[in-house]
Amino acid sequence: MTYVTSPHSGDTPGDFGRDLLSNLYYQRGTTLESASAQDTYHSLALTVRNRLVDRYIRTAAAHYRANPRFIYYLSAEYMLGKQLDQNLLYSGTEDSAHRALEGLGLSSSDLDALDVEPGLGNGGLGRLAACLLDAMASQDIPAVGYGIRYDFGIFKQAFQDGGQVERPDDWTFYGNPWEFHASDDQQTVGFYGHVEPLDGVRKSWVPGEVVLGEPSHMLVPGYGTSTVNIIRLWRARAARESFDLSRFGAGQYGEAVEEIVRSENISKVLYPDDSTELGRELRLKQQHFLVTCALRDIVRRFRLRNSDWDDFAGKVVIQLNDTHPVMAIAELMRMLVDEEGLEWDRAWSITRRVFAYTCHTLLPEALETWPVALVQRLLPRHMEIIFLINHLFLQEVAARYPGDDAKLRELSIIQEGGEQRVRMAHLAVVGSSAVNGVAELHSRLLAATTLRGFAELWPGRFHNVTNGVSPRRFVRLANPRLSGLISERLGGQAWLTDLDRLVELEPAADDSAFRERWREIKRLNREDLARHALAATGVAIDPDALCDVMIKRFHEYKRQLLRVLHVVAQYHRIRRDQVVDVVPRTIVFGGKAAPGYYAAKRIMRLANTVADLVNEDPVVSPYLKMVFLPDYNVSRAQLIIPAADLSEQISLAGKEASGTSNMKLALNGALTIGTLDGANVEIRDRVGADNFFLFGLDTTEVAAVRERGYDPRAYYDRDAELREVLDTVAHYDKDIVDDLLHRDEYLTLADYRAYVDCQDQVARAWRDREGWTRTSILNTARSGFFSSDRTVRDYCRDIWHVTPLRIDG
Ligand code: B1N
Repeated sequence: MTYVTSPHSGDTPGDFGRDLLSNLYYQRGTTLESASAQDTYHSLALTVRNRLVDRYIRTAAAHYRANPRFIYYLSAEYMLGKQLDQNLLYSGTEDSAHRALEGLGLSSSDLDALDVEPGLGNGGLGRLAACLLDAMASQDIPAVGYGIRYDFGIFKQAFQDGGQVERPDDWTFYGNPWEFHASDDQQTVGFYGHVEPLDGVRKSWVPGEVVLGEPSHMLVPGYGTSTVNIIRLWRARAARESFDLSRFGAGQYGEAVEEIVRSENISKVLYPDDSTELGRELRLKQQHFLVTCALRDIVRRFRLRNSDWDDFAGKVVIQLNDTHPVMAIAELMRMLVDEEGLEWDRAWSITRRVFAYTCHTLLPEALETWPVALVQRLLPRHMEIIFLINHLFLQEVAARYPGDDAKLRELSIIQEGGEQRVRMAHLAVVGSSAVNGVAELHSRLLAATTLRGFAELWPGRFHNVTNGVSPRRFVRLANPRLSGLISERLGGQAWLTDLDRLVELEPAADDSAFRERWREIKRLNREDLARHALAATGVAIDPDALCDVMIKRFHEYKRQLLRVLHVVAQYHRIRRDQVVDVVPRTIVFGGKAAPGYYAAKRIMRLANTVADLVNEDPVVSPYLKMVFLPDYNVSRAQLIIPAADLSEQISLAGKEASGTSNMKLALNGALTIGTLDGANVEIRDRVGADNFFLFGLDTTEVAAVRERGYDPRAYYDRDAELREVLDTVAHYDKDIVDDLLHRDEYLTLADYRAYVDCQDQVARAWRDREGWTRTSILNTARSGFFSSDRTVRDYCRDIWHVTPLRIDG
């Protein structure tokens, strides 16, 4: 039987309810009367999923017919967020589902609570990958995302005595109804072993260990279109017959499963590090595992409709999300030269055209390098190939800069001096046709500092693609109230796929009735947040207070510490009855720290301590409350962002590549207090300098301060209020203050006064509620640029050179 049109077109609540009962019956083997909560949830998920399958099948068939150029997005991380809310919306079954559930006496919010978000990433980089997949599908771009199906995602965060404790995220404990398994599409991945000569440059790698990669996929539906793409996640499995029956028989139960455990450990857990590198062997194994499985799958798909390697670069674009999948460059060379027998030069020309590389950082400690000795042991043939790539590249450099040994050292893929290391960013640039940063400032700094020599060598290869966020996820799903109001004002929902249309809200900023409704929605959203905060932390917050939000990973450069210092300053002011520039505020924090990042964890502990100090003080707490919501993730973001009035984007200028919470918050009508860092610069350009609270040193000033010899102590000596604040902090954590006074790597004290004064300006602005609301509306109206749809269009135009392929129906 073939479905010509969707079996679900013209769905009614009755159809939906019938399918749900049928799934309950046939998939779970039960009935409504005896179903468990999981039974009902899984049946609901399957009912919704089924409504996307037909679109997926049609997409796959159309792709097969048209044999188009595909974008293959390779990323070690994805933060997809909950699938139930998304797929209900994208399948257009929200209404019929809700009415069907109501009719069956089921609560949709109870069922949504059982939907587990796959936390297969750390922070912005992983969420960006998800927003780009969403935007590609929504714009009919043929694309597949490749990633690792970690058994354990990002840890769950709780606080004990104010400190972070990490618990495992066993996200598939009850199974994952959104996933399709394809165990017959397994790939083989080798490790270790040795290399044998064949002919000329061609060699044969004989791995010493072999692991299987087993794929499953989840649907990535487009919004407002028929396209449904997929994300393919790989899980490591031991080769068949790895179970040692004889050892088990001899009672050696641990030894009997040793090989299975070793193999399967590769996809066991996501490394919980953000913007730092830790260089463990297992991490390199993960990277190679992902890259090998993805490339073999890409080639398999290519061969379905093509046979000539000369067509490969026309049909395939591989976007490398940071350096984590960069070993793909060596692996593709190995496949083409060793396995397919292509000449080196031909293989290199194909490889270079296929890859494009996105860099997400400027922090030197985040630029991945691997010891040559480790790569040699784990991937001996890849190491040879990297050496050869480097050799040929350095010949090119030498021809361009004759006699310039310093240039060779600077650009070499191999870092010399001490232990030799492979610089993955250099390999990425050399092996790609395009390199991009993630915000204008970041791309400019990349070309001027971190990758300067490469930008001079190949200026045409460097691009900027400013990040963006999905308006479906972060406005429509997160903030249904505001979305309703916007749709009402703009006469429809077209803005959800054409976010520039938000500018049409501008006149509404001058309409007092509209402002009233805008304010009312913010208030209702703050009430929702207050309910969650009370349940999660026991702290009661005032839904009328200014909601001041800082949500992001904990990292010193992001300067959560600066936020805390301001809170302590306010605490003293209120205690002294100095309340001229004080308005009732709720400080909301959310974010995790890498488990081994002690400095970040100290700051987190301090934040919790200060929260207690403030919340328990009867004089202070009517004006100031502070809640640190544990376990920040995509779902929590969807709850916090709509309630926010003020967005804290206060990193030291030149450190934050882009930031994306800045975009999500501005789109939801929060005003930004921020430095000229990352995408803040572009947000301010667009919303207007009058509608943005700017403070702090810019990148030029930061360089000048360092040049002069930065002396943090001088700020302490000069500023009595800062002194009082630091003395208070020292009472709780002397080491934090010592570090600030003697080192202060991220110039917290240099920006302190400007920040605190700027916060006073915020308070004065908040008192003018009509003026604030006007600015809030303008922030939303002018942030349409930050849609991930625009980001994808930029990639398509400047880097991918692909065009949409509409799926009929
Ligand atoms: O990528 C985001 C940016 O908006 C942020 O500014 C940037 O900090 C973030 C190693 C990273 N850069 N590097 C990482 C993540 C995990 C890991 O293991 C590095 N994350 C970013 C999106 O462009």
